[in-house]
Amino acid sequence: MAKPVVLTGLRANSEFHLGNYLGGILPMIQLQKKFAGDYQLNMFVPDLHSFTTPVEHSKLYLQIIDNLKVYVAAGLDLDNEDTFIYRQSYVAGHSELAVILNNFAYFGELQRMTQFKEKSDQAKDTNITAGLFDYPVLMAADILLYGAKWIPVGEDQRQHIELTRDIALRMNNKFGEDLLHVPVEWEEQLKFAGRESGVRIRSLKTPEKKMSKSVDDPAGTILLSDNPEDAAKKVMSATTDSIGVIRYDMKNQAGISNLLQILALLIDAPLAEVIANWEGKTSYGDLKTAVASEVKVFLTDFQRKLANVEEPELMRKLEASEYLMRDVATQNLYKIQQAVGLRP
Ligand code: AQP
Repeated sequence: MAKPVVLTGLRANSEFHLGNYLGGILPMIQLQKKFAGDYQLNMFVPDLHSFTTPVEHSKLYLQIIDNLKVYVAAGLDLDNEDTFIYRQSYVAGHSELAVILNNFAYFGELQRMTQFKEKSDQAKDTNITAGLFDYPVLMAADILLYGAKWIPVGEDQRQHIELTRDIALRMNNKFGEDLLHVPVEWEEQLKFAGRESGVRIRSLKTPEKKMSKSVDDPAGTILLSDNPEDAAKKVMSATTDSIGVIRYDMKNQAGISNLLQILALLIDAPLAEVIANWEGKTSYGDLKTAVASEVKVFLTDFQRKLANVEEPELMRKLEASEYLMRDVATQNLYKIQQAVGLRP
């Protein structure tokens, strides 16, 4: 029997930040270590999604390869034969399935997507593209094309996972229960990824907002390429509050809560344990120092590993995975094309 598929992707619109690492990359690495052999792992670059927000097109191709190197530096084992890395645009089935799914996704539900609303607001004077509007449908295609059951992503993608489920259930209702594998519900996803709650790393400067690639917020964003000393300084100047007592309270103490969350993930400790260690203490400086030190250690180690990633080996794995995934995608797509009446 085919192994259950775990799948995740990170856009290559820019280099990654700590939020991408903790919310999108780390869970996949941990799952690979925990379940090697039991699951198929698809870790891809949704490169067609990359320009749903502005990018420098002339730099995109190299950015994609650089971002793939980050997966390896973060610990993805390329020798694992159940692990596949690929670029979305190299497997045509993603786009073809998205066109089909578009006819089973509703305008109203896409309009309600928080990410669409936020990114439309960020677009300010520029035109809002159909690509941005349609982002969740292409994401649903990315998932349903491989029948992925588990999608470890950050909290910001929760609504998109729920939409994917809705589209799949809608199609199964019409064409038969066996047509599409429906990814499991969000709470189950969290349990599988070993998370107590969804991860949403906030900007260090504006902790009400998430740390983001496409927002110009250098003091609030820790890039994986940041000089470790500079990154530590950003933590030391993080926005907190005037309450003066450490509590995990995202509503009223978002800055402090964000630091506790970052610390827990970096030291791989349960959030509840980190909260118990710090709650009630009054020195924000001590907490910042602890987080800054972990950030520095993490970046130093990560950047050393990144410098050692072997590009030829990466490219071999990439091309071999793409070759195989094209086959899998074609077969799965055919079933859907048949169901909707496009094939005999
Ligand atoms: N702040 C965050 N905290 C936790 N997880 C996060 N992710 C993104 N930001 C945070 C997770 O990283 C993965 C990347 O998703 P994406 O590249 O498709 O883009 P995104 O969700 O739109 O993330 P970004 O980095 O903020 O990019 P921009 O600002 O360009 O849109 C996903 O698993 C996401 O949950």
